[in-house]
Amino acid sequence: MFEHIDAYPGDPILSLNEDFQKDPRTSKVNLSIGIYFDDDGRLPVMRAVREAEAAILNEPGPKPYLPMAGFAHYRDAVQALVFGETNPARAEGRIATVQTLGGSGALKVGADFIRRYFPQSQVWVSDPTWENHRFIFERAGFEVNTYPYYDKATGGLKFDAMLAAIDALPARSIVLLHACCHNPTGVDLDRAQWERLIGVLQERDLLPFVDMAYQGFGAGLDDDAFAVRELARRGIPALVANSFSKNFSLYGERCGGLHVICEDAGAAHRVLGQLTGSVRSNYSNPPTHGAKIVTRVLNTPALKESWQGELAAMCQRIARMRVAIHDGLRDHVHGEALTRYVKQRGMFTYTGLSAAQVDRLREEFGVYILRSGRMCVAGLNDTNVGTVAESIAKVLAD
Ligand code: KET
Repeated sequence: MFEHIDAYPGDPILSLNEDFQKDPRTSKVNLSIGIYFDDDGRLPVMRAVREAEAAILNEPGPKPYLPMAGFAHYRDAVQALVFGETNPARAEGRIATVQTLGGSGALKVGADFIRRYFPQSQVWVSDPTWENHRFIFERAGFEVNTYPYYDKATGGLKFDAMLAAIDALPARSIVLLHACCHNPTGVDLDRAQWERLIGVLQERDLLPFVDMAYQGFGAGLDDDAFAVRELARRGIPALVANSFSKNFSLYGERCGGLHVICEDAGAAHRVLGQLTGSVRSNYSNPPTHGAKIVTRVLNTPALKESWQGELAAMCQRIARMRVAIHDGLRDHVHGEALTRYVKQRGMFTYTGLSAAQVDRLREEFGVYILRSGRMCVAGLNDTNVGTVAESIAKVLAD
């Protein structure tokens, strides 16, 4: 029966992370997966999360199914965080929001929804992008293409080429964008560039799908959401996937949201219904625990303040590690290949190392980064950064 099933080649991120777990070397360093580790190399449990969880466990109760769209309080609190409390699109009831299984679940529910209602459309993702974007949209039945994004020569953005490519797309094409902290390059659009891009999206009648997995890791919770808030404010139809895996350090609880910005409240009502149908036919309804934690933190001013403070401290630690790896490589890497460590934003730096160099780093030195050359700088700490820099220097020397 299953003779024709070919072997799964593995996932470039998750399978490498599993290989890391199996590696017996005690000196190994995990800079592969996009996870924030603290200075002791541990996955943090944020104070606000711990307090909210303790309070929730003190109120034991029955465990019914959640509604298909998720907890109403969660949906509202998440929508406010993503779009800003006072965004007119919220007051006008133009945003349809469902609770999802992390950002990945939001992308999948959204992909199924648009596949059904925009069957002629193709998807366009940045070159490069998070590998799973392609997998999710292809498995939902889309043809996936790329638009120019990262400039290898400068370590920056090919903005003009990006804009020209998007300007030439057929109406109703789906344009996948990263709200902030682009994965894997760490290179983002500035405000003026967003304004121009949003103008083109609107003029050409394109459908943006914005992935915001790192809100709070770039320029702050509000600034990172600039593009999605601007789309909503201007009434441009768009989908937004958000995740609490990273900014709440709640990876395994699978907390996220899918938001569809609509032209009016009537459309938002119908879209919400169809998103609910997509959830029902995928996994019926979302899990409870993580959503309760996020809701409690976002709706309790003292916990929210504590969460924001801790998130800001995590960003400062990443910035400090960017400087540390930059300084450690100063004698071995030059020009833009060095400054990119401090210029690029969020959890990742695109090192420019080749797949062969990455393999050597892993095999000889136990330093794990993705074969694309993506390094998760949030996995560096005061103890390992020196060894990582030395290992990279040795690999580059040959
Ligand atoms: N979008 C982006 C851009 C992203 O980097 C991730 C996770 C997700 C969505 C999914 O997050 P979720 O946990 O489903 O809420 N990225 C890291 C982990 C992974 O690949 O699953 C990573 O790039 O390492």
